Amino acid sequence: MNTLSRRRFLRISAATIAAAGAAGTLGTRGFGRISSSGGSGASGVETVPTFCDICFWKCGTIAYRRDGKLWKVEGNPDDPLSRGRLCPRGTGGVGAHFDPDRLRAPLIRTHERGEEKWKEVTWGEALGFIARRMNEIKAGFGPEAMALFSHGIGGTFFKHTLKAYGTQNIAAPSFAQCRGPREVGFRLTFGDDVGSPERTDIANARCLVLIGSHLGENMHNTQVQEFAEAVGKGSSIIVVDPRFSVAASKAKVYLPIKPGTDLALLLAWMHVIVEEELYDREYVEKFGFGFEAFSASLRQYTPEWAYPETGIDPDTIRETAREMARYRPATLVHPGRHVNWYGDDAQRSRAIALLNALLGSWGRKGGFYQPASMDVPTYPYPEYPEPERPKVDNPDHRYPFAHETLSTGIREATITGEPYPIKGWMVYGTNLLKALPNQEETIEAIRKLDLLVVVDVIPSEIAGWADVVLPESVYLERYDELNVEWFREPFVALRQPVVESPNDQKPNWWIARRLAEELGLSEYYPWKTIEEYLRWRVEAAGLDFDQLRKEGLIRGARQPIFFDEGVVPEFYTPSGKIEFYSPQLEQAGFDPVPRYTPPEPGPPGSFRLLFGRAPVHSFSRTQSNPVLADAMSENAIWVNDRVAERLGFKSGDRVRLRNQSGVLSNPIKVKATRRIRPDCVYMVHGFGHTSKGMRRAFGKGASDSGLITTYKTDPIMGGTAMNMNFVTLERET
Ligand SMILES: Nc1nc2c(c(=O)[nH]1)N[C@H]1C(S)=C(S)[C@@H](COP(=O)(O)OP(=O)(O)OC[C@H]3O[C@@H](n4cnc5c(=O)[nH]c(N)nc54)[C@H](O)[C@@H]3O)O[C@H]1N2
Ligand SMILES: Nc1nc2c(c(=O)[nH]1)N[C@H]1C(S)=C(S)[C@@H](COP(=O)(O)OP(=O)(O)OC[C@H]3O[C@@H](n4cnc5c(=O)[nH]c(N)nc54)[C@H](O)[C@@H]3O)O[C@H]1N2
Ligand code: SF4
Ligand SMILES: [Mo]
Repeated sequence: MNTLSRRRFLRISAATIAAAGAAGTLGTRGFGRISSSGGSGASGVETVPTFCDICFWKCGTIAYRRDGKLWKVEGNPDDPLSRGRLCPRGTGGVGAHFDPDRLRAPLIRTHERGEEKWKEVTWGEALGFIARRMNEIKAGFGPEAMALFSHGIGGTFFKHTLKAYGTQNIAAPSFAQCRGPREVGFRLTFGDDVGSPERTDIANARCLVLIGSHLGENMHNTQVQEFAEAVGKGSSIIVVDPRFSVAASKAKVYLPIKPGTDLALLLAWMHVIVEEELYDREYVEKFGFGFEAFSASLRQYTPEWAYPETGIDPDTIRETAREMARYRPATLVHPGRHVNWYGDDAQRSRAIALLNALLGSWGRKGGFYQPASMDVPTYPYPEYPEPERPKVDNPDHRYPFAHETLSTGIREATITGEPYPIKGWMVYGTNLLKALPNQEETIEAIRKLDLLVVVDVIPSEIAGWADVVLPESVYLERYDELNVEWFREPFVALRQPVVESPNDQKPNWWIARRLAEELGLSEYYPWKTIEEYLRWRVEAAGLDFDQLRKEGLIRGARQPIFFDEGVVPEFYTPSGKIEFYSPQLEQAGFDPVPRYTPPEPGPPGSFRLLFGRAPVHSFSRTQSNPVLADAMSENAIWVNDRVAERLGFKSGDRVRLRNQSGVLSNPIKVKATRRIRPDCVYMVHGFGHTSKGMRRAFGKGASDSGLITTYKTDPIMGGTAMNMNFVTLERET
């Protein structure tokens, strides 16, 4: 898409201005009560500023050492992401260092794949083995036959090594399993992504609409803090969720929607706003494209039409639509984040974008801001070899609007050998058996491989299937790539080691660099130490590396971030406007204005399986962390209390869940509650570990991932919708 390069170009040049401003305005900043990096305080207490890695929000952190040992972590008060406070998971991050189940040394498999039996080897042996296999794969099938799955900033140097080796088949689950549909829906409408951290001005929203964004359980730090601020200021909060979430408990209006029908509600809301002429006429006239055709196709979607679909009565739909219009443009309809739900997700996300467009909230205070970033040059590496074949994941642009690599597309190519064979996987920081839908398919793909390498910190499920397991140092023990975030204000942050690794673990940059050496690709690593690399980038930006080390981050001058502050409204769509009607979608054979189709029902007597987050855990990565496991050691299955009574279950009873395909879960406790609709059940994602090496977490609670055997692929962008599974409950005796 050529709109893409234009967008990038404009943003980067904007950043150049930001950095120029920044260099001149930086003063010395004290931390007050804390001493600087490595600084010795009273009674042997030292502090090191770094940033968190328990999730991808990357909050600025101050780590404390006492008598040379890791003691605790707190938010860095100077950091705009944490604003001096960490979420419960971040606070428990110290547990990652102390976890007795950590991987300690490189391992090479000695038995069948999946048997979890290995021998300990040296780093030289492990990397030599990998390099030999990778060279065989290259010789037999071409370098594109190697794929990398990686999630998080720690994957940076593996990406570099794999690109130098000659493959572009590099994917993260954050697109096809997380926020891909949202980015596509917003890009099709406004010509730009929402991004991460989300460009949402929650703090200033006078009306905030959360559609399954369960802030308060979803603990993305800045958003939760801003949400608390908005609640404190008396903003009007509307929450749409089949489950009475923590966010719902703060809402003025809670709408217990029938799962999978949000698009019907969104269309009815837009119908009311257009019909009653409550939209921002000036904004729509100035920036909108195709408004007439758009409003014509909304006519059919009356609140009366939406009522039987959604279960939300017409008066409530009208009142909430008027409430949103009352506070516009400071009405934020939150775009959500994990939005792969029902297979029409790009269109549902587009409807959210369109509703925001009617309210005029894009580019406005209390809506969506224009993020800024520091201009920190990339390191001048040699050019990567030109791949001979295009990426494997999306042959013939089957999913025309997928603008990132599809993890599940690589998996499919691995299974089918089409459009060409994939013979090796390197997996960094992603537990593919928990993150991708349908575990059988992941295992089928793994069985086709000549090489599976997993870089992890604990013996995760995916590590259990590896030929070679490489133990990484946890984030408190290593340097990483710089965090140059697109945010409310530009800043650059440094992750740096607080303590040493306890055993033979190594940081990602060391492993990726050594692997490149083994592969004969040393010219791609001109730098010798990571400090040298980081210093080069920071100094190339005109900033002081020693200051960054001492303070953990350097902030740039705040830029205008709203249209009212001088941001020039620009929309990088083909029409250069907000596309109420999308010729792009029409040309590709899709609905130019979102159209509703009801979700497919499950077998009679079954419940739709929903899942989400708990405040003290991240995905499947924290259940073995001793601090966080103490806070929550297993999940429960939420069941509507009347349903539970009818079925003869009470809270605390143990059941197994059987899905529509007959798959049976581990035992899980019932939580009978009024806080969920009778047609669905809910559990926290990440539990039910099956890896024997995760002694603390093994068998605790049940796994949603194991039950997600059915998924639906979004035809627009290839995301995999997972809220498509249904379960019944069987008593565990
Ligand atoms: N069933 C189901 N599937 C989902 C979701 C869901 O809710 N339910 N959520 C989806 C979403 S929104 C997302 S973003 C993805 C997330 O998917 P992933 O990012 O794959 O999340 P995790 O399952 O936590 O796997 C992370 C892996 O990285 C390892 N790890 C942790 N720290 C480090 C480190 O410092 N270095 C290295 N090398 N490894 C480390 C962990 O031990 C773990 O094995 O999952 C998606 N898939
Ligand atoms: N504590 C914690 N916080 C996290 C994470 C974590 O692992 N732990 N992960 C982070 C990441 S990467 C992501 S992507 C986000 C995910 O968090 P979010 O994007 O906020 O939410 P989801 O996981 O998509 O959805 C879960 C919510 O959607 C509701 N829901 C389910 N089906 C429907 C439906 O049909 N309609 C509506 N309206 N609601 C529905 C569920 O009841 C639940 O409340 O969380 C982030 N924050
Ligand atoms: S939101 Fe929590 S877990 Fe995520 S980076 Fe921030 S403190 Fe760490
Ligand atoms: Mo996510």
